[in-house]
Amino acid sequence: MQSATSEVTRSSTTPRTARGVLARYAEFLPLTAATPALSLAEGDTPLLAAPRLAKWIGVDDLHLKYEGANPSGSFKDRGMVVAVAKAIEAGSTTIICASTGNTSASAAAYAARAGIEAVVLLPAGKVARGKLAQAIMAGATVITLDGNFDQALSVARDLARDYRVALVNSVNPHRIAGQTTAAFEVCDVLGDAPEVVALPVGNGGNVTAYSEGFRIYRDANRSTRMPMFIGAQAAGAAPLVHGAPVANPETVATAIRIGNPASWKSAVNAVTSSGGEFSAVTDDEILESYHKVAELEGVFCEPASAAGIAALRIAVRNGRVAPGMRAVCVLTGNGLKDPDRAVPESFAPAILPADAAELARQLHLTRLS
Ligand code: AN7
Repeated sequence: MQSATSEVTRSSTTPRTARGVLARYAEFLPLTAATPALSLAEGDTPLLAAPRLAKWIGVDDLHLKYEGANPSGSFKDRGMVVAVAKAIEAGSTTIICASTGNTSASAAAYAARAGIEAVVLLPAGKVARGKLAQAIMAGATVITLDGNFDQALSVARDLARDYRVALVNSVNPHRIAGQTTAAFEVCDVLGDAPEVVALPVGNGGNVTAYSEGFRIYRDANRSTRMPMFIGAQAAGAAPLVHGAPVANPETVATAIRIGNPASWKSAVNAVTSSGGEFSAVTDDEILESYHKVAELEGVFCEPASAAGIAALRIAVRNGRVAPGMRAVCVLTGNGLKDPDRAVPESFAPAILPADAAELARQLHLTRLS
């Protein structure tokens, strides 16, 4: 009897054991009976209350959506699982993407999982080492191009148009559909949409997906409001702030080193219709936030992810965001992807003798009485 009662009162129709976004959010995704049940158990990432970082930013109520906890370490997995499953459903045996790193890591992982081929086109010299390691380990064909991300995407689109290879960049609508699930999860945990969402913007696919996701949930009466979006761009790669493409984007946040966003229109629609803003943050501001979130909350994200934190802090200072608004920062990628950024080149610790008394002295430890 007891078990029957708990069955009935369980709020979700999703089986408790179901893992991955295809299983958990099937009703909101473009799946058919022929879509393979692909999964690396992506999604269901932590939404962490962050009171110490909140104080530094100047808001009362802040949560971090830690997308670095996804299987390949970034939010891309949510969309990639759908894009790869749909590509297989359509008969593809090879996928291709251009990438600043995370899309390639995710595409490589899901292609390996599904037993198909992945080709990844990377801008020379600007991809974080961890991301490169992921693509190599998963057996993707890794091609380095003499050009930046925007040029690589242009080539990938040409190839997918003229040859038998499926494009899995976020211009593929299945990517966006999968990424809407992050907004669903935020609402499921908070009980409603937050009032403001801050996140880094490169191609604009993710802000587009969050906007669609919050709208889908509101229209399904699972939430009551749309959040305001604060879209963070690096100052040296801020086409959506300036309103014009940037020919030679540069930033320490290599993930968002993008000068001509593929989802330009939908990103602008998402942000402007929300009453929010695109904001340019300097590399110094990005790195300051990158350190603060690690030191104040123990959350290690990659530099691009920290841009959203920096932009939210600016938006509070300039009055766009009121301190009482419930805020979520999306931390799009894991800090382990870019260890070279975290460890200073000058890091050369003194090597101490393995001697307890000597360490106690150096550490100024108080002896137990
Ligand atoms: C950590 O991997 O474009 O605005 O090729 O890796 O949806 O492009 C990555 C983008 C934010 C920006 N944070 O998202 C790629 C790529 C991280 C990212 C973004 C990216 P979009």
